[in-house]
Amino acid sequence: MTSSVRSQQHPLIQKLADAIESTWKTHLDLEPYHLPEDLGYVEGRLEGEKLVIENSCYQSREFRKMHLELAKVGKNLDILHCVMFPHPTYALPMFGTDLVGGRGQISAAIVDLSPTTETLNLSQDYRQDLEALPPLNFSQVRDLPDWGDIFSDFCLFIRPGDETEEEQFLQRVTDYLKVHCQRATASEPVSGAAAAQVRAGQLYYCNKQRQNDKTRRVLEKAFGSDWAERYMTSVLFDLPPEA
Ligand code: BLA
Repeated sequence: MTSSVRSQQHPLIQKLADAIESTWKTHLDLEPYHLPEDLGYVEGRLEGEKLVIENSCYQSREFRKMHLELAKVGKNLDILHCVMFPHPTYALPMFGTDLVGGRGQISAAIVDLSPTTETLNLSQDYRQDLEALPPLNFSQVRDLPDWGDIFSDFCLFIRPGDETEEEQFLQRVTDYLKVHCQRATASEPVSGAAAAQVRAGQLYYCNKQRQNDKTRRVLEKAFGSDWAERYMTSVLFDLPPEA
């Protein structure tokens, strides 16, 4: 995606968007994924400031949908949102990251590999890889909201204190993504009850994410509540069709 929105984003958002796409391209065989009717690029303005959204979306053998979204609200709010949805036939966690910032400061930087299994635990092989990453220290760790029980022990949610912390966050997201792509390409599909379990785990994850009022409010202000509901359920956090 050579984009107009990307070039106007906070530098950390630009770097993270580039890192995500290049990691995907290095490790996965990407095919395009078509979003519902022209939701690739959208502009809205109801109350106040203009909201511009630019999406890029792919799929692969392992992933039903890999979604990278960049959004800009007026001059002062920059957003990166990314979620990888495995096919339900791959018993893999959900990779998700969100960066929110403006006026030169990122206020929320979150990344996780969120489990979709019954026990809501990451598998031992993922845990091993993630535990092997060097320990990091961030000056401001943020509390997860009430709906955040979907996140794993490895969830990182911070407000980066300076550029060094921004770089460390960028590196950590790239490391999580690399672990995920490598584990995914090495994994074998499941079927039957195991696949139904993955789908149920994704449903749980999406239902919780749809409760994020901060995201919903931004969308509602620009597009209205019906549009926001449709966008949250069909683009940001949609579900695979029932097998
Ligand atoms: C927080 N998300 C936020 C905030 C805004 C948005 C404005 C508040 C920032 C802050 O507290 O500093 C807005 N995020 C958006 C919008 C989109 C978006 C408009 O992605 C898309 C168009 N959110 C995700 C994903 C995760 C996530 C994938 O989309 C995690 C993997 C997490 N965002 C997340 C969390 C918060 C947040 C946990 C903090 C919520 C809170 O503190 O209540």
